[in-house]
This record gives sequence, C-alpha cells and structure tokens, in this order.
Amino acid sequence: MFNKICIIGIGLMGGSIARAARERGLCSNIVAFGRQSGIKNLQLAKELGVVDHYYVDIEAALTDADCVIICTPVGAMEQVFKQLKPFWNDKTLYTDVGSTKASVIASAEAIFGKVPANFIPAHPIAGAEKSGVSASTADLYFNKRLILTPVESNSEELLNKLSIFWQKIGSVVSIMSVSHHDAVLAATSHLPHILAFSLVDLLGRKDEKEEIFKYAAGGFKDFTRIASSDPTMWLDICMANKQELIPLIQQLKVGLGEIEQMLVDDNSQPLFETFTYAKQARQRFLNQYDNAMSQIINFNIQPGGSLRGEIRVPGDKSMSHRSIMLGSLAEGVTHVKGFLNAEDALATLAAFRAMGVEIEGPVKGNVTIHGVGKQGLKEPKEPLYLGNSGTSMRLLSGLLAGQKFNTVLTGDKSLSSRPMKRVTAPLATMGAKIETEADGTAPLRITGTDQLKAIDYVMPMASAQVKSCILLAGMYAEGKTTVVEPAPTRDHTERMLNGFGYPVQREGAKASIAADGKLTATDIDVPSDISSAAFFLVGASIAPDSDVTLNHVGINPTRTGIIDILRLMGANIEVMNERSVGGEPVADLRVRSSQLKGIDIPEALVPLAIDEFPVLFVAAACAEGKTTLTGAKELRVKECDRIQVMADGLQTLGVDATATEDGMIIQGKVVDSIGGGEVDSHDDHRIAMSFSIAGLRATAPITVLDCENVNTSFPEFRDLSTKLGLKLT
Ligand code: SPQ
Repeated sequence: MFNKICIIGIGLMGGSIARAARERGLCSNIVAFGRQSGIKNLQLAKELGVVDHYYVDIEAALTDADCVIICTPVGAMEQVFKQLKPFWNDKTLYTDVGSTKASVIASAEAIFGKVPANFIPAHPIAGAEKSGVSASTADLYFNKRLILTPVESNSEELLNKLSIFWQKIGSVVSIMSVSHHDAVLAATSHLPHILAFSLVDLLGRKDEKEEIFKYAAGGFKDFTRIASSDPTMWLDICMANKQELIPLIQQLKVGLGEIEQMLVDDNSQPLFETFTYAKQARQRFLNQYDNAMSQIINFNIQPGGSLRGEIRVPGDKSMSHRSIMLGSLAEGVTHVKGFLNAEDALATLAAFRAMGVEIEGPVKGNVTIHGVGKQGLKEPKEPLYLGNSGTSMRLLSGLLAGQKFNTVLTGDKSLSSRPMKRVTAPLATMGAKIETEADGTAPLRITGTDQLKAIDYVMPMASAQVKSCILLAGMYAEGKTTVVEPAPTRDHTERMLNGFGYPVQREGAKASIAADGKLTATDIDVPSDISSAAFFLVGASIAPDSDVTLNHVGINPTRTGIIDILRLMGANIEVMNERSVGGEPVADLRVRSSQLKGIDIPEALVPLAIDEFPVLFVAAACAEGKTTLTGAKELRVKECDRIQVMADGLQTLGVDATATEDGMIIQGKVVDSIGGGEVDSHDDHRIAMSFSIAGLRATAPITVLDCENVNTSFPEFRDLSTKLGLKLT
C-alpha cells in the first residue's frame, strides 16, 4: 500500500504498527524518527528489526515517505506538527494514534490554521501493560477496534486508504465524530483508568501500614491491571480530555454517595437492584462486544434427528417493544413480566432510557418502568440507535413526531435500507416534520411539533407497524385519527393501549384514537413469541418421531396464521390450556410429526403469519406436492428480501423453489427433501433459524453463515433447539 512509512515516536504502539505492516506486506520500507535523547530506543527498534532505518533529522526521515504515523503522546502533538510543517507534502497520508481526538485536532489547527486534508485522525483501541518498542507485537491490533474521526476538510480518498490499511492489519474499523469519540472514550477508558489509579493510590498508602495487598486476590488484580499503564501518557490523556472526564467523575461521586447512603440506611433492595442491573448490563455489553468483534458465528447442522421435549420460548417481541413504549408514557410504575431480553427489544428500552425514563431490568424477564406521563419524555442527547429493529423505528417515528423536541433515529445496515416512507408520508400529512435520505430510508431526522392534526388514513399495505405508528402519532394530534387496514394485522398496540386505559375504538378494519386519553400504569405479562415457537412447530412437524410442547405461547388471533397454515398442510398441532393473560390469549401448543402436504396458502392468512414464511418454506420443501404462496410482497422489505433469499438458499440445498413477485412456488419432496450445503442468513435472524431447522430433513450437513443476528429476537435459539434435539453447533 505504501512505499515508505515513517513512524514518529517508536514505542509499543508505533512498533506494533510497524511489525504488523511489515508482516502483512503493506509497505516496502519502514523508518522511525525520534529525538537525539531517545537514540537508544531508536537503535533498539532497528536491532529488533522493527524498522529498517531511524533518523534524528526530521527532513531525512520524511524524504519519500508516503505515509507518516504520529505515535507520540497527545501532549506532544503540537510540537510534532510544528516540526512537520516545513516539510509537509500534500501527497503524503498523515495520521496518528492519539487516545483523545479534540486535543489532536486543536493542535493541528494551532499550527496549520485548519486540519490539513491529508491528516486523518485515528485511534486504535489497543494497549498492553508493558510499554516500549521491545513490547511491540504484530498482533496488538488484531481483532481490536480502530476509530477514525475524520473532519470536514479530510480527503475521502485518503480516509478510505487509511481504513483499508487498518483493516489489513486486522482491526475492526469504525468512523465517529471527534466529540462522540472523546465522550465514549472518557467513559469507557479514561474514567476506568482514573478509578484504577486512585484506588491503588489509596490502598497503596494504607498498605504501607496495614499489609492489605498481602491478602489481595484475583479481583483486585483484574480491577487494577490498568493502573500499571504509563503515568506520563495517562496524565496527558486525562488533561487533554478533562472536559468530558470531569462531569463523569461528578456523576460517579453521586453514584457512590447513593451506595454509601444505602449502606448507612441498611437499604439492601436498591443496592441489590444496582448490582443486578450492573451485572446484566455488563453481560449485554460483552455480548455486543463479542458480536461486534466476532469472528462471524456460523451454525453447522448435522442432518436428521427429531425434536422432543417441553420448552418455553422467550417473550413476544412485538409486545415487549410496546410494553416499554406505553409503560414509559404512562403515569405510575408498570411491571412487565416475560420481557424479551434480545437486541431488538433492548434497542427500544435503551431509546426510552435515553429519553429520561427510569427503567429497571430486565432481570429474568422482569422490567419495571417508572412512567413519565404522555408529555414527560426528554430530548435525547444523541441520535437513538435502533440496531436491526424495524418495529422500534417505525413506531417511534409516530410517537416522536408529536413531541416538543427533536430526535434522530438511526439503525444498522439492514434497518437503514428498509422503506420508511410508508410511515413518514402519512405522518407528513398530519403535519409531522421528518427528513429521510433521498430514497426514503433512515436516518430519520424528526423535528418535534405540537401542531399535529388527525387524519383518516387508508393503509395501502397490511402493516401493523404503519397502523401502530399512526395511532401513536394520533395520541398527540388534534382531532380523531382513524386508520383503516386492508387486512387484519397484529393488534397488540390497540389491545395494550386499552390495557393502559387509553381509549382506542375498533370497528372492523378501522381503529380510531384521539389525544384526550391518558395512560395509567399497569402490569403486563408478555407471553412467549409465536414467531419464535414457529421454528419448533415446523421442526417437530417435519422431523420424524418428534413430540414437542411449547408452553405459554401467545395465540392472539392476529398472529396464529402459522397454526392455520400448518394445519391446512396436515400438521398435528394441539392447542391446550387456552387462557387469557393480561388481555392476550395464551395456550400450550403440542406438536407431533406428520407428513405434510402442499397447499395454496390462502391470502387472507398472509398478514397473520407474515414473519413465519421463511420457516414455512422449509415445511413446504418437505411436504408432498406443490405449495404456492401469493400476496406476500411485503416479505421483500423485511430484514432482507425474504422471498429471494429463501428461494436462493433452498435452491442451493437442492429444493425446487421458484421466487415470484409476491410469493413462492415450492415443489416439495417426501424423500430426500433437502440436501446439504452452505447458505447465507443475509443479516436476517429468521432466515438463519429457518435454514437451521431445514437440517432436520437434510441429507447432508448444512452450514448457515452469519448467524449472530439470531440475537435480535431469539438469543436462546441455539440452546433450546439443541435441547430438543437439533444437531446444531
Ligand atoms: O421489527 P422488525 O425488524 O420489522 O421485525 C419483523 C420480524 O421478522 O421480526 C419483520 F421483519 O417483525 C415485524 C412484522 O413483520 C414486527 C411487527 C410489529 O411488531 O408491529 C409487524 C410486522 O411488520 P409490518 O411491516 O408487517 O408491520
């Protein structure tokens, strides 16, 4: 990639870049520049083979260099820029590794007036207890995050080049604004260092007298590892980022003060809740970190087997989202049981926390929401990141359009490519101000208003998300808002609003709402998600000798299309112990193997089974004869194009599947129904789980690529399915 890389300041960081660049063949020549006083260090770098040459003369060091990487402490940056300025070459890429970015930008501006187009600020998040060039290794940055914080004046071409350079070194590259970087790092790195330094300082002084360290065990060592870091470097970093650090230290003092008070008062419950919340939060962060940094997770399924046993799948995703939204807007404290502890529902939960709602949990599916009332949400400090969750984004767009503050809604790659005009267009007719990308996708920039007007909206597609979005906006609009749906879709929003005492009138296909209602906190019991149960309804139907009971599944009639369709295909599903829990019907479902037959799926059932088609296609592949689906165009705009992706994957597995514009034709086979092979989940949890279930009737192993997305709706899928008998690793 480069002819000559010049490292300014060759220690652990610079030395490790040099070693990695050499090992991966990213340049022909690497040199180091340092001060005369550091000559021994430069000599050592050469002796160790880390660099080809070293210089104490800056001009000689820079000659012919097409990449310059500044690896000095952030406090020395201004001085370094001053030295570089007379020899600055517009064709060279300059970058750095500083842990604070605002201070680096300020140093560049102090010397150059504005940040040069070819200086791209960067920060590799990696370190080690040891310092110096002798501690450098070629894999210091491997599988670690590298943050680029470009500024407006930066060259796009060089930004891309630097990003590729770091990716080739093995880092996971992200791009962030300078201020976001400094705020994030203050919390996740700088504050923990201050804590570790100050704790060891306190205990170290005590130890002189009391020998505490003699009894210190692993926990102490783990917690204080970072207090072994270089004091000069950390002094520099903390001074450079004190703007972000001081408020955090103040918040921490308040938190410690509260804990102190709980101890003084013998108040064990809130203390327990604090510890429990922290433990859960840490686990979530670790999961997210594992996901972000992974080593992609693939599922390997050995062919055959049967499913047997009794399980309870996790809570309903649609209801979990809505419980947080309505609980937050309610007056009083709402207790939720059975909440889905998965990324999509947690994205909604995090969004409401960011808008000032105190939410405890989830602890074993229990969430406590301290409602702030219909007008009580606060403006979030950052854009609300909603991950992969279409429900969060579409429902929130309606709810936030009528607030008095502004918000920005963002999501991951899949969510950012899904159509949002279906909500922003009707909201605009209500007077909402929402900007999207030119093609109608997220981010959504919402300018809040208290001037929304009611509309009568006839939806062009059957979508619970669009219906819910308009009804939530209707809670803030002048007049009576009415939505008419072309076919029945899930009605959890309407039911739950009524459960909170907020009037919603329903008359056939029409639902109406006005702004004069109020939400009163209530207790919510979320049943198991029939969309997650669906994988086992199909799995146990197609795998010989299977017998599975799924407990406490929500069987709201707007969701039971899967049972109706499977029964039409000849499935043996028993609905047992039907009961009503918090306004939603619930039952235990027993399913046993049966020989399915192909059918023409009635179009009226499509919206009632919309999320279950990926796994229903697997059922169709094992059924005798042809199955035809029509009227399901909506499947093309889910987390991926579920028609095309399933058709492609099934064909790879030897199934006769043909995608049509609005559905699929599958010629099922009773014997050798599905072959083996490698299929891609295309960032879609339901695709990943459906192809895993296909393994039950496959003739050879199936590998499903990229399955970490299963965490968005059903993190326990792997454990529960293997418990029942799926041979998944
Ligand atoms: O939330 P998201 O990403 O849109 O999730 C999906 C899913 O498969 O989990 C769709 F891809 O479910 C939607 C569902 O398809 C959840 C939902 C709801 O909770 O209101 C409604 C349906 O979407 P739509 O577009 O038909 O309204």
